[in-house]
Amino acid sequence: AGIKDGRIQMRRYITAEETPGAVQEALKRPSQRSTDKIMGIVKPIISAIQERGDAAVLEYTHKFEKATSLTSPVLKAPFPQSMMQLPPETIEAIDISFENIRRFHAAQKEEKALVVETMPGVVCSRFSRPIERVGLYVPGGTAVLPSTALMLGVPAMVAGCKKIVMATPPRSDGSITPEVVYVAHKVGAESIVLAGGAQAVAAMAYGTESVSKVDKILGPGNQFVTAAKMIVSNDTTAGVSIDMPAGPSEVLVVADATANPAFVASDLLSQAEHGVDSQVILIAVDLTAEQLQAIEDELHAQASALPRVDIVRGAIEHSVTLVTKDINEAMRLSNLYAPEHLILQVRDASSVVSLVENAGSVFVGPWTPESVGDYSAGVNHSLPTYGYAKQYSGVNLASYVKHITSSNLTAEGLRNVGGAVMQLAKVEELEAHRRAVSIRLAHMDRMGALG
Ligand code: HSO
Ligand code: ZN
Repeated sequence: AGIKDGRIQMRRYITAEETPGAVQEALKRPSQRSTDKIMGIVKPIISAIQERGDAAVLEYTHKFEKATSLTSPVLKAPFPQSMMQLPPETIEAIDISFENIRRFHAAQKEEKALVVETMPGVVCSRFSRPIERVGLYVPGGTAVLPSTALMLGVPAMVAGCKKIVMATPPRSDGSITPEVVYVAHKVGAESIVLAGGAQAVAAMAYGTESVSKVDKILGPGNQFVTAAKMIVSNDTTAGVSIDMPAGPSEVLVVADATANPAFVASDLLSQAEHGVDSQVILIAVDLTAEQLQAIEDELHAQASALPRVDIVRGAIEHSVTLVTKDINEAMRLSNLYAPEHLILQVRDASSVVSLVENAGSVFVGPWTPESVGDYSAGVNHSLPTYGYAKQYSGVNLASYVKHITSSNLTAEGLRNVGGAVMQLAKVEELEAHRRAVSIRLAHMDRMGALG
């Protein structure tokens, strides 16, 4: 497994030769570091930010990011041009991606209120309003991720959020990745918080002298960021919500004999290079030993040539190949795993989409590597991991709005529905509720008698 004679190879199971229990076990995600321990580290950080504000944010940034020259934790818009100097090809790549993401999320806008007359004179409607202030966490870590700034910032802009606060850990010289500054500028962010980890989350949740308090915090992060998001969203005094719980990134590729082994290997590796805790799964549909071998050879050869080969090795160590007898079994297992990313490299891939029950985002056919979705196609890359695709959606326009309902009845409407209301109020022994209707009906009767 993992490193066998230096060979980079996933564990392999043939499902027909295993018990269902063993197959399920093979699909288990590696367990996360104990939450108690993480919480024990994160809680004092959050308290320090609440008690000492900017001074505490700066201390943590000096300590964790080594950015000791930093004297303010916030950079307010307008951001200086000098901080977003980029080669023209990078500007163009960001601009193209920005526009595709903008278009896809703008199409998710509900322009008109939803209006339904449930009974004559009983009109129910639903409309949306943007969340006023959002905090977008853009992780630092082993790679700079301006694409995450796009994925979080563009929908906030499209939704019409009034205040967009971005947070990202600064580099040790105190500067910010210019790509992130450029994206923050493009989406109209009001400020960039130069901090990472739990301290950035706490600063946006509670606000400090210079960090604006927000109503919702979105964005991926390590276990400290995730723990901080959970703590602040459970604190009723903070009044802040979060997008979703986050775990290490994952991909599940379903491949049959029509798949190109080099394509399959490249997709597995693009997820594996994210981190040693990433998980990649290959479900091989009825492949011969030679076809499997071809994928494994490609995986080893391509992996060995990658700059991040050491990270890849770590990820591949807890990754598996499952060989199934047909596409139905493959999709049953995929739905059980509920992958963040699902790649379909199979015959008639478009028709297989109807079998998808649980997945964050699906990549269909040989010409759709996950990387297009990670950066530029227009779909969002902030997606549910760790099996949460069973109950959560990825970040989308709805993540930035609230839905408000309204009802509007005519006198006729109240006559039509009033009986049901009064009866249920009686059942619940809530007399004031019943009378709120009966008083109006009596009033109508008097008016009718007069008129
Ligand atoms: N695959 C990552 C997103 C990403 N990839 C950012 C490259 N940059 C998690 O969905
Ligand atoms: Zn990626």
